[in-house]
Amino acid sequence: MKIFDIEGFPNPARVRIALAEKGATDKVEFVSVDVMNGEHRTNAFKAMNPDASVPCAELDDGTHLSQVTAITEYIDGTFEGPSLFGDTPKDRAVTHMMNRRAENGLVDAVGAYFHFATDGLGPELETYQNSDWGLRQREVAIQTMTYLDGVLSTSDFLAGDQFSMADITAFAGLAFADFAKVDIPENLHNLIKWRAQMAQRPSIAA
Ligand SMILES: N[C@@H](CCC(=O)N[C@@H](CS)C(=O)NCC(=O)O)C(=O)O
Repeated sequence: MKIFDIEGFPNPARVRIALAEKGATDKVEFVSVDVMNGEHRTNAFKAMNPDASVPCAELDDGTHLSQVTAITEYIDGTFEGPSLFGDTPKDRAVTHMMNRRAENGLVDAVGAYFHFATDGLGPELETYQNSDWGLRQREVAIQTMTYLDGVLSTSDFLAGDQFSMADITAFAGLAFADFAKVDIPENLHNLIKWRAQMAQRPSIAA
């Protein structure tokens, strides 16, 4: 299996953390994509991933997968180790729900702010600006942080009593928020404590 990605970006990081949790990092081949020079927008790349984004996975049978949730579902089912989405139908449903909340409300919301309301990746790549929408999504990100803080007031993890893909997504979202200078409100003590605990996991620390 190949993973086309770039180090240090939030969505690729979600896949890399998932692989590390499964002890499978050395079972895949990473292929670096030159995002800063627009390689992900070339026709050759879009033939693999019409979304023109990283990460993208290439399975051994030639199938291409994009979207982190789809790629990590595949990783979760393919490699040994504790499940990242849960073992029962209910656990899997709850994990998907929380993962989607963290993705939509944090990773994607910070992304909209970063790309549409700031200089983002620079003028060559940020060909569309919409600061009203971007600033609204910044508010959504803060609201989501507040929501997640509430969830963590009664639980150590975001989806039930086990570490899951929802935690990975929210952690990557907060890292992206740092980069985009969207600070966690100081009163969100549960979220701040959870983040410090997550940062100590070997998969994330690495
Ligand atoms: N929803 C997509 C998001 C992927 C995404 O936006 N990736 C970013 C890197 S973190 C990207 O490729 N950005 C390129 C660009 O903005 O042109 C997923 O889950 O894979």
